[in-house]
Amino acid sequence: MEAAKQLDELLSRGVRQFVVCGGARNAPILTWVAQIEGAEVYHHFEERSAGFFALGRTMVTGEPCAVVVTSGTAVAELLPAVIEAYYQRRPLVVLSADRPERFRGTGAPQAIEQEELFAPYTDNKLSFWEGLGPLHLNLPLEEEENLGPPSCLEEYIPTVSSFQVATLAQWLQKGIFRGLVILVGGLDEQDREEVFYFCQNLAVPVLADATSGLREALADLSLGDADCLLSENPPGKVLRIGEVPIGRFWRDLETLVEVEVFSLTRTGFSGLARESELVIGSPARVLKGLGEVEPVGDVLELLPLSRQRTHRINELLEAFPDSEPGLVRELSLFATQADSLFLGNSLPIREWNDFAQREQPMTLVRACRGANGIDGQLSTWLGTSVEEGEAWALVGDLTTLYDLSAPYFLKQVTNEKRVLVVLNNDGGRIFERVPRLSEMNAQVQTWMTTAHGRNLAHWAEMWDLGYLKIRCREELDALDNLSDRMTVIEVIPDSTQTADFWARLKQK
Ligand SMILES: Cc1ncc(C[n+]2csc(CCOP(=O)(O)OP(=O)(O)O)c2C)c(N)n1
Repeated sequence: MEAAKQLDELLSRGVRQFVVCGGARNAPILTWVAQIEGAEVYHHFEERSAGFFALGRTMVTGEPCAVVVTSGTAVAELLPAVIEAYYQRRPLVVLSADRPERFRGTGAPQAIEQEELFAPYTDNKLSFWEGLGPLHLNLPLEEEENLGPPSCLEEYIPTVSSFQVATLAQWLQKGIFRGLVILVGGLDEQDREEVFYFCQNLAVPVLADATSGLREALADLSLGDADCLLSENPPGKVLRIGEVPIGRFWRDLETLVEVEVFSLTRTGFSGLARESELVIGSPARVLKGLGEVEPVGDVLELLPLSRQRTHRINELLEAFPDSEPGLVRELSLFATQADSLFLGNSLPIREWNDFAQREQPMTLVRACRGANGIDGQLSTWLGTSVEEGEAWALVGDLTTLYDLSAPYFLKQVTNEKRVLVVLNNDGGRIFERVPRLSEMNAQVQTWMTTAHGRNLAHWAEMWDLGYLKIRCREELDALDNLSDRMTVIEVIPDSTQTADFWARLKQK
């Protein structure tokens, strides 16, 4: 199909958000985008960042967002964002300009094998695309091609997919031995209320990730950070709702094969390499369809044990206030003033889950848990928070170093009050939590943690961002007076206190 026709069809599929990147080959597409009435257009020079920002737009709007790139390696830069979109099932669209077919395989300038470059992660033809994952349209264009003005064809109405609630209803009502536990992973905003009432009505213990938006609201049923308690006292059944849960217990389920697992997920990924059941659909829609359910069986008596553990954690956070967990707890008190929070992969999302305050609800908490990458996190965050007033992110230092050009987007977001908290523990300290690391030789440990000894002051200055360095709890008071522009809060935890905190938590 000719390029102009494909682009018009894309409009009929509701594509109105674009992130465009510079280049000559894609100039006809840029000219075409500029003529679309009511289009929301962002721009960046770096395609990797553009791809993640576009992913962020799809995450919050539920609508497709197209990235427009020129030919050559520019297209390849989008692979990480496409993969993340695939595992999150987001409608990220890649519009790549290509040199005409006769150039394929010739080695001519900026001519690479672009056709189906992202297979198996994308649909490559509009007719196959249901808007539930990424799409790649590769458009061969002649040097002076004119795509003409956009014309919107008849609106495409997608078929609403059906789902099966009966299997879930039966599973819930089958006898429960050693209790049922609900694990709530990341949820889209529109699913949260229904999931909340479902958990309240069932009144069984719940482990809710921060990205569910229900971590604090379900505090009464919550097992706190009881991942280890669950692994030691496994329930008979686990119902997972939403994204794949973050904590250790989910991974342990891989070998706890006697625990029956049922996943209710929008993405359709079971998240386990063992046998489990699955229903695919928006959690809110499925739970509405389910109606009232009364599970039979015992209720697992884990809540008192988890309360004791929470008490112990609180004591340790007080004893080691400048440790990484101690500073995360304190930061979580300040972060309640934000409209939204983005959590970077690695330790930030885990430490927030386990140690952030539970009194004040934080409902808009997001993360990229599709492929768990540490790349593109700042760009995704800025893409998700375009319309928000005060948006916070908490990420690691290596995660930040991956995405240094993200602030280019700042001038394009409605409100610039952004607070980027970087936990700078000098490298990938999550690997210190891997039990095997201490037994490895020093050279391998260095390769894994990649300490760099850098700070972000000059990077902040380069992008004209506010900058604060925080080394202890008292210094966090400065967060009460943040300006309206973006501020980088570089938090440098006390490594001795951090090590002592973890060592003491391990002791029974
Ligand atoms: C793109 C990508 N590369 C590598 C990894 C493997 N990885 C997981 S966590 C991590 C270290 C992260 O370091 P940092 O952002 O400083 O956070 P910390 O571990 O200190 O919390 C790495 C390299 C990954 N998840 N994604």
